[in-house]
Amino acid sequence: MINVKEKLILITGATSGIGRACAEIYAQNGANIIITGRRNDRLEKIQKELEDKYNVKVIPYCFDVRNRKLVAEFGQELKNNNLTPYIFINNAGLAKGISALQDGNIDDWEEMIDTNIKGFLYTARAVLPLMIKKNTGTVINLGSVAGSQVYPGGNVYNATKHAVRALNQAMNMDLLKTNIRISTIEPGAVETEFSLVRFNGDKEKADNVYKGFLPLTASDIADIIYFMTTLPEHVNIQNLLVTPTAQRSATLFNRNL
Ligand code: NDP
Ligand code: 8X3
Repeated sequence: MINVKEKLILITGATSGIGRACAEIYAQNGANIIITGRRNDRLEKIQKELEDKYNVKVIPYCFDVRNRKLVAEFGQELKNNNLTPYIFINNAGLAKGISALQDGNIDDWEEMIDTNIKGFLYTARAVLPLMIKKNTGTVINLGSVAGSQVYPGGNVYNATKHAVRALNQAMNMDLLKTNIRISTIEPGAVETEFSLVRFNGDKEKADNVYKGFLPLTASDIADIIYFMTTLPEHVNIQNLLVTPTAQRSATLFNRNL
């Protein structure tokens, strides 16, 4: 297994959920971390918590992945400061709403497409050339069960995660001549702020998503990502679907209600 001590890990969307849990496990194992997100108060708090707890370096960068100029500047900052990530977790993303396509809120569509596809691409475009120069490391793209299956009302979110799946395949091909591994993890239901964001802060609606079964936790996913990225360098898990035991497809749940 690869030792991540003193290696540099970049996690986008580390202020909450899966990204936050990834920051914890890599810091716990002695890695230095770059954390990003839009909520600066959280970034500062997480930086302090992890640095105090694990005696590692945590570097926060506050920006919106939808802002192409800011993402390019972020890439330039990494380059100028010789901060090439060994592991890059392209995680920032969200769902908004669950309306039928014909009733969809177009602002929600724009936000999902701009974040999950365009923001994902801007970040990859800024970071991959640095990693390619070093010719080593792993990229983890946050896909979803929604990236291979569709569910009613999921339409545009599903399409964005189908795009992540396609881009993961494309990256694998385009980086063929490198030693960089490209993987997507495709979780089912993980209890994070995801549903709260999807339902615009409506806690009751968000809680209902996870009612009657045991969902995955953010640290379940972080543990698996850690495993994927610390396997010997010749092993590339290109794609990994992970669901709670009580979930067998995007729509099939064993709920005890
Ligand atoms: P959370 O809402 O808990 O975390 C999302 C993270 O993404 C936050 O840190 C948020 O930071 C960041 N983010 C969102 N939009 C932007 C933006 N425009 N610019 C920068 N950062 C942004 O959800 P999860 O941890 O669950 O989600 C993480 C990833 O996992 C997403 O890509 C999601 O699609 C995927 N996923 C989630 C599943 C689930 O059931 N929870 C299942 C399958 C996949 P901030 O708000 O500070 O900007
Ligand atoms: C998040 C999981 O099923 O809500 O990608 O789309 S789901």
